Amino acid sequence: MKLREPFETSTGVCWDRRVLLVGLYSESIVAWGECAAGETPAYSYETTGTAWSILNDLILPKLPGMAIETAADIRAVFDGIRGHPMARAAVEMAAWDLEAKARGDSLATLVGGVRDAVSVGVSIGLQRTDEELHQKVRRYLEEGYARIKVKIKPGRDVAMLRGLRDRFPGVPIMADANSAYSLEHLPSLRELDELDLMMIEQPLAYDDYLDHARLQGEIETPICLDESIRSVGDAALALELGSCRIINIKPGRVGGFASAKAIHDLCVEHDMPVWCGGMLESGVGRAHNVALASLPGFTLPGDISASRRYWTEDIVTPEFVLEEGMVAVPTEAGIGVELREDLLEDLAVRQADF
Ligand code: OSB
Ligand code: MG
Repeated sequence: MKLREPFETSTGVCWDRRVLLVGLYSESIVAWGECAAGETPAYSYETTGTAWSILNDLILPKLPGMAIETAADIRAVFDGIRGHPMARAAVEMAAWDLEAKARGDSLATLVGGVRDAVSVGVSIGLQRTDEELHQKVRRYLEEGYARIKVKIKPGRDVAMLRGLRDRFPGVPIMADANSAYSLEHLPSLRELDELDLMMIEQPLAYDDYLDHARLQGEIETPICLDESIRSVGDAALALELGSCRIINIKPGRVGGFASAKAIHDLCVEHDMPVWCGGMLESGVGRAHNVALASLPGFTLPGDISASRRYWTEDIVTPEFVLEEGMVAVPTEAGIGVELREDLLEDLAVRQADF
């Protein structure tokens, strides 16, 4: 799926998403999950290709004929697979859609959601000039987005964000570094600390909980972890060490809903705010994210923008739209949106059936 505009982060530029969908068929029900993996191993070691391999060779062959009473029963097919949470999540989340559809409940209801609409922001990639960034921010604010997230990297940070803050005083702004910094950049990070940012997301390496804790001790702005949190164990470690004050939960990154809910529950118990991140998903992954964001601990706006922010045409109907800074939580059974089989057929480059 071609993005309406390229998305640039500290790790590179994405023009097209290679979307990997998993469909589960049971009696007359079709249920869907989406793999969040990227095209290259820049955000995580997982890619569309590694997920395709793990799913095709190891996970999906176990499914035909399997009896599943609840989504939790799907866990058995992941035995013997270390890591690869994004590949696992695609199946696990489809199983939740399957259970919700079998019960006739919305996915949000099944996972324990309590809201009928979720507050959302927008994540803006690195722009060529500050002027272009300001124009985009102005447009998104006019559309009603509740907060602005800007990608940063060393050299495209302090001056850019100071300019943005001067131009948009009072607007909730945050920055996402996607691990581009180290403690050697402390002087720049201290300058960012002066700009009244809601949070700085994943400034340091994905596996460096200790340096994140050291950095959090040096700055007032809350650190939010994204790449670092792949399981409830990672969240417990970050809580124990003080590596962050906010956690971004992406169900597609942490192995699915069971893990995402466990992280949510742990964070609620420790008064740690959470929000739902995104991975430039199609409408399928977006539906799962919206359902998760309806849980009570999701008190900050998510990276769950309208379908049109990403795609000329989304592969689901109805598309996700923004209404007064919110996205409505679908009420129909399961993910609550229909796959557009016509578009799916046009876009598909490979398919495997089990
Ligand atoms: O770091 O949150 C991130 C997109 C792809 C991979 C990682 C990230 C992102 C985003 C965009 O920031 C979030 C979205 O709007 O889907
Ligand atoms: Mg991030």
